[in-house]
Amino acid sequence: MWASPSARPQAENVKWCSMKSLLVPFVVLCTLLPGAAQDKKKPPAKPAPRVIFAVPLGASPGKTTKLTLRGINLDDAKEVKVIGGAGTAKILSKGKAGVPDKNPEKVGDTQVEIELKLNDKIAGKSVAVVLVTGAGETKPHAILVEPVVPEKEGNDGFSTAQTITLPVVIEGTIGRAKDVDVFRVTGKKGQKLFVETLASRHGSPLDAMLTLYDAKGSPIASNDDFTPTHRDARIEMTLPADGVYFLSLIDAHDTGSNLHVYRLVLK
Ligand SMILES: [Ca+2]
Ligand SMILES: [Ca+2]
Repeated sequence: MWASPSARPQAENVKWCSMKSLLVPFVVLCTLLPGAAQDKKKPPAKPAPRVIFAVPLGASPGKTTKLTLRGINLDDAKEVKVIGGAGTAKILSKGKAGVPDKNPEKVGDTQVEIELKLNDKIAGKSVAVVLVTGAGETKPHAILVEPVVPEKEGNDGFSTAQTITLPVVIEGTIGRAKDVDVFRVTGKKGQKLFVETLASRHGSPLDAMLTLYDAKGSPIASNDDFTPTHRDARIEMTLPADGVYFLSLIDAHDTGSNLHVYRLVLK
């Protein structure tokens, strides 16, 4: 409460003066740092363009292959470069892309369809492509180039397993939730079998899991992730008997889509 009516204006004056002493440095600070207030109104900067994976994961030497490059901020791609003169490529289409599991960091939310023409002979097991976009270039992305045998769909059980002869690289897809791809191989007692998926380490959303069964359908080996650095699976074993074996490939979480691409190496 004020001591007298005349004291009140005086006290308010003192209060205003002290507020002014605070306001002046604040205004000066805002003038010195104009960006600080304005930055809040700017839209967030677009993330750097990035290729996450290619569908399918690879292409064939000496052939022209259509590939879809999925990733982040790729929808204004202007050019595709093939590193090292391994071939030529052109952009067929580009745009936003559906995100099946609502996780763009995993499967991308933009895509570029390219036509890749590779030379007959390629040194190494992959070639690198770079997308040039309005926001800069992507890092080089590896496209696998080993010759492959395509997966034959309908191979979702022992009775409909796809018969294969070693050595071989299969190119396939876990095309829907709970899909199972089964391959039938014939082996000899004492034979060393090597089986490995190429998927997660090349950006595919597939978390591959392999199981090897004997001729009676009993599981004899299984693997989900053979290293902590990615989710690909590998089985190495010495076969216990002459005869037929079945190899199944599933997604460890029972997910699947046309983006769950893989290559399966058997030797
Ligand atoms: Ca399949
Ligand atoms: Ca796995």
